[in-house]
Amino acid sequence: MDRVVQSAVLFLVVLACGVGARPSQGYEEYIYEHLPELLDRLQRLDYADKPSINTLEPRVAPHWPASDVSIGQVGGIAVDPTTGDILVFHRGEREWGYNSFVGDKFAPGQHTIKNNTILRLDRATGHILDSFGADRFYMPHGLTVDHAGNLWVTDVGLHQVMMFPKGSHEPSDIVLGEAGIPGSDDDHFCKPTDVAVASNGDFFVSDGYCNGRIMKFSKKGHLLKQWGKKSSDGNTGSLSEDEFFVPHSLALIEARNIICVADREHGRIQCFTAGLNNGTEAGYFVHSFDNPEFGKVFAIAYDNNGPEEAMYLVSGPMPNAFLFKINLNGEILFRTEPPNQFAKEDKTGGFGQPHDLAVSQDGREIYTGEIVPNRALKFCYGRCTQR
Ligand SMILES: [Ca+2]
Repeated sequence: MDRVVQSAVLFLVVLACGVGARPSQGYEEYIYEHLPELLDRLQRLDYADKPSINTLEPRVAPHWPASDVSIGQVGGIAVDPTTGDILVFHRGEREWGYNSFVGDKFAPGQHTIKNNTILRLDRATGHILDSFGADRFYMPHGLTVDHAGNLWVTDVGLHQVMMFPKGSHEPSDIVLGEAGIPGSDDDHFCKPTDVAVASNGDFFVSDGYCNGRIMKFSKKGHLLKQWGKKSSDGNTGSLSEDEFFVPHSLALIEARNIICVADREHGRIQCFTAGLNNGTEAGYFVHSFDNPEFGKVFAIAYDNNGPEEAMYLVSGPMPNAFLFKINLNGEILFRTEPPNQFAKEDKTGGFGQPHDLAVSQDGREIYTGEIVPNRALKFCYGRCTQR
C-alpha cells in the first residue's frame, strides 16, 4: 500500500477507536459505515494541526553546515536567490579586537587575510560548493547577493564596497571607496556595514561605524542621494528619525518602496522611502520599529512568504542575543535562540553574538552568522530537508 494511504487508514482506525468501535466489529466494516463522519473529523483535525509558518518557531538544523567547514568570525551571511546557496563572508584567522583599528583606520602592519573569506554552502547539506576571497580583505563585514546572483561585500578595514559578478572570483569595476582611507565625503566610506540592491540595480550602503548615513547609488555606482547623521548618544529619548548610532544592516522592501536600517546601538529599525518608483524620492522617514526587548539590533531581513509580511532581526550581545520575528505592526511573533545542544566551548547554549541573518527565498529557513562562537546556523520551520 502506498505510504500515504497506509497512514490515512491507520489514522482512520485510530479515530474509529476514538468514536467507540466495538471490538467485535471489523475495522474495515466500521470505517466504511462511518466514513463520512470520519472524513469530516479528519479534515477538521488536519486544518487545526496544519503547521503555520507564522506561529511555529523554527528549529536549528542539527548537521549544518557540514562538520569539515571551518568558519571564523562571521561578518555577513546571505542567500543567493538564483541558486538557493548560502554565502558566508567570514574573517578566517582574523579577529576584530581592541588593536585592530587606530582611530578609524585599520592598524598598520597587518596583512590581508590568507584564508578564503567567501564560502558558498549547499543549502541542504551544508557542504562547501565554492570558496574564494583569500589575500584580499582586512575585516570582512557585510554580504548581500542581488537578484542576478552578484555578490556585494563591505570591508570595514578597507573602507570599501565591492561587487563580484555572479560566478566570478574577482571584483567587477564597482569598487567604491578608497582602500584603507576612511572619510565622509561622496567618494569615501568609514567602515561601511551593509549593502541592499534593488531589482533595477540601484543600491544602498549603510555607512557605517564612524559615519551615520545611508547612501543610494545608481547601478553604475554614481551617488544619487544620502541622508542621516551620526549620533553617539545611546539615549533614544530625544533622537531624530535620521540619527544613527552604527547603521549596521539594511533590508529593502521593494514592494513597499522602503529601505529599513538596523540602527544598531539605538536598538531600533528605521524605515525610509527608497525612491524606486517614478516620481518618488529616497530618504524620507516612513516608520520605526522600536521595542526595548530587542536590545541592540545587529541585522534585519524582510520576509513575505507567511500569512503576513514579517521582519526577522538578530539582537545582541549575549545574554540578550536572540532571533526575533516581528510583523510590520512591530508585534513580536516569536523570540528564539539555539538550544543547549548547540553550545560551543564553555557556553551553555543560546547565541554568542549573532551578526547577520538571511531568509531563504521560500521563507522556510533562516540563516544566522555569529561571532564567538564563530559559526553559521540554519533554522528551519518543520523538518530540515537534507537532499
Ligand atoms: Ca547579509
